[in-house]
Amino acid sequence: MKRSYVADVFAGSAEKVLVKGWVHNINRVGKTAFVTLRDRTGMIQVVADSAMTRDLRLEMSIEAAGNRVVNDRAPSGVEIHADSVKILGTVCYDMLPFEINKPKIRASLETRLDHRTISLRPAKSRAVFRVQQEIEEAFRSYFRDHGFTQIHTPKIISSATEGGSEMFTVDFFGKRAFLAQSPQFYKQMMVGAGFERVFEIGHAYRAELHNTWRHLGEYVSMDVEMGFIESYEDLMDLEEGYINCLFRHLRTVCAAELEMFGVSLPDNVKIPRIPLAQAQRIVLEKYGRRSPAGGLDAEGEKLFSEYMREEHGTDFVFLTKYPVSKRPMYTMPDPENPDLTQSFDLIYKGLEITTGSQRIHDYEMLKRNIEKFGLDPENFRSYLDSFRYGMPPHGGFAIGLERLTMKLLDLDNIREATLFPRDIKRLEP
Ligand code: AMO
Repeated sequence: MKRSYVADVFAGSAEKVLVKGWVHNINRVGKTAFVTLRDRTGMIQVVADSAMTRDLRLEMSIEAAGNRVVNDRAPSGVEIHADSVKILGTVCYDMLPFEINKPKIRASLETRLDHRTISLRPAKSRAVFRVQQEIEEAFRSYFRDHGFTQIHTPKIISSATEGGSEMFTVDFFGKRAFLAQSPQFYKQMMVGAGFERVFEIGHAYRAELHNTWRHLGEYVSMDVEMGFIESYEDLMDLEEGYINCLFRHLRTVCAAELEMFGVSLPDNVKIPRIPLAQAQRIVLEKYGRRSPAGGLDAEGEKLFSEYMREEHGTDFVFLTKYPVSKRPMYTMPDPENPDLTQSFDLIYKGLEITTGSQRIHDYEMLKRNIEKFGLDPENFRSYLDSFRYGMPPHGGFAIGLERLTMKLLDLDNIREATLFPRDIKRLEP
């Protein structure tokens, strides 16, 4: 008999069915066993003779064949009365690391991450990654529809892109190399190569020394770069368009997942654009919190988001015009105030999920700026050389995939939105 998925058994009307999955729960009452079978589409009750299920243990993989029976008293109105139950994958444990057949797993995040294949078995843990997949899907389709080409750029590189010391070094055939902090240089180079508009979804690496709820050592960066822009406002328009496209897409394809997390996504999101200095002023005047020079700290981002929610009814805000001192050397200064840049961050529910800017596209200006930052242009030779041949005005941004997933589903920790997180304490599993 051909396998049916649990969702098909609920939806269909076949009399005889065969299902495969894991033993989620076993309840023995006299001579009858009520086995909850879980597959990737759902859970169904299998009613079987106790003798037939004698060797079953939680989380074994099994197959059960029998009659599909409509029964009001069954947990989902339909159950299977089994003729046979066969063990497909046995288990080898004294005790499960934690119970996963309760509404909430009672184990710390660390324990759940240590036993990742088990902690992902409940549907809700896996739903996070179904939503994540659709965030990527919407990203890909939105940018392709806007004339962007998908690219893949090297992750083993020879120089820092974002500045700072957050680089992992790699021994590359005896030479010192780094894991890319961002595809920054390559995406800009591909604008100049004639693609004009490119995007990439790929890993980025940050040697983050602090262990926080929002930092990973390895994360997925959704990058965009666009040539022939008029101003960095074009980039914010583009990202706002993506957010609306994403929310529409998720409402259509992830309704069940959104419901699991109690999330409803608004229509027609308009994202206010507010200069950083003004946001700092508001955080000081309204909440008495002084911000560090050139930014908001994590608490400031949270407070300012609260203000935006109360005053403007939105979860999003673009903060603009960061000072030169806080942005990488490739960022275009503000023509009205050379201490500021044509840059922005997107804050969503109190967390920065995006950084973007117009870039310097003039060879001489870029070279001077690299020097101004105390760096040696020789170390950026191939990047810099690509600006010799008519690089157009351009800019772009990057969205942290795990951060967006976390905020969208109101998760507490970025690791919940990462299958196998890497951080200062974790290289396993
Ligand atoms: P930035 O360094 O701000 O900018 O990174 C862009 C976005 O990537 C995410 N992110 C992270 N997510 C998890 N863990 C981390 N350690 C981490 N670091 C960054 C955040 C952040 O907003 N090249 C520029 C982008 C550009 O201008 O195009 C850049 O990398 O969501």
